[in-house]
Amino acid sequence: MSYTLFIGNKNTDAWSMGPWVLMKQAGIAFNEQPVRSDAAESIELKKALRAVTPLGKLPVLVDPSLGSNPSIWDSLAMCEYLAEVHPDLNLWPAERTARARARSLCAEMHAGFQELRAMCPMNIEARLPAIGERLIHKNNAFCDDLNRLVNMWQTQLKLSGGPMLFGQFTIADAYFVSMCMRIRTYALPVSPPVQAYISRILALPSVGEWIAKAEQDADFFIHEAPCLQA
Ligand SMILES: N[C@@H](CCC(=O)N[C@@H](CS)C(=O)NCC(=O)O)C(=O)O
Repeated sequence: MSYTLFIGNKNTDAWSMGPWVLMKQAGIAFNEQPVRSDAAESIELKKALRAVTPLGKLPVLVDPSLGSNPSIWDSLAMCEYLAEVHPDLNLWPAERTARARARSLCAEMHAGFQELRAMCPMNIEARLPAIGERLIHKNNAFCDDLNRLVNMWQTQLKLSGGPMLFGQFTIADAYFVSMCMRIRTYALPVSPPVQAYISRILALPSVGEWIAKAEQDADFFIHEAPCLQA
């Protein structure tokens, strides 16, 4: 029996994208269970989601080998779980100091960047450079978040020597992939090394596969981009 990963719409579900990309990129087999937030026909799927998590939020990873409580209902918890179950895949950096840093970066993403996330929701198929430009000029908290992200990545790439944040692809790269998508959609200004890193992330086969499906789904709804109505 293999894993099932419940995920949301590929265009907008930033929290689902990280674990999905991680599993694909690492070659961990799983059944994908999309739960579209907007579609009437998904009522049955929403019931199925409630059955595996009382929270009803996406993503959820189900591992039948866990027995009667097989659900892991938080993206960071599932990354940790997968790293524990698949130690051979080095999903975290192998070296302890680097691993501690990688965990810190992911925890910061999990709990932080509130303004950037609120103002620039992931919207893969859209191109919204005017929104990005306006935020850069008018929103200090947003600029603080963006500067922190760029500095964090730049420092880490310098420390590791690249091409990924910790040399090889790890949970940290998967965890920040939605930020790469936001920077692309809103044409946010970043330094050349960070732009090069984003290009490498976008060139990963797993990321390309997610983007292609997001574009094919044509799920861009204007009401889902609150910053457009500002
Ligand atoms: N901390 C959670 C966040 C999960 C989350 O907020 N998921 C959103 C989708 S991106 C969701 O399910 N929203 C629907 C809701 O809040 O009811 C994680 O890392 O998995």
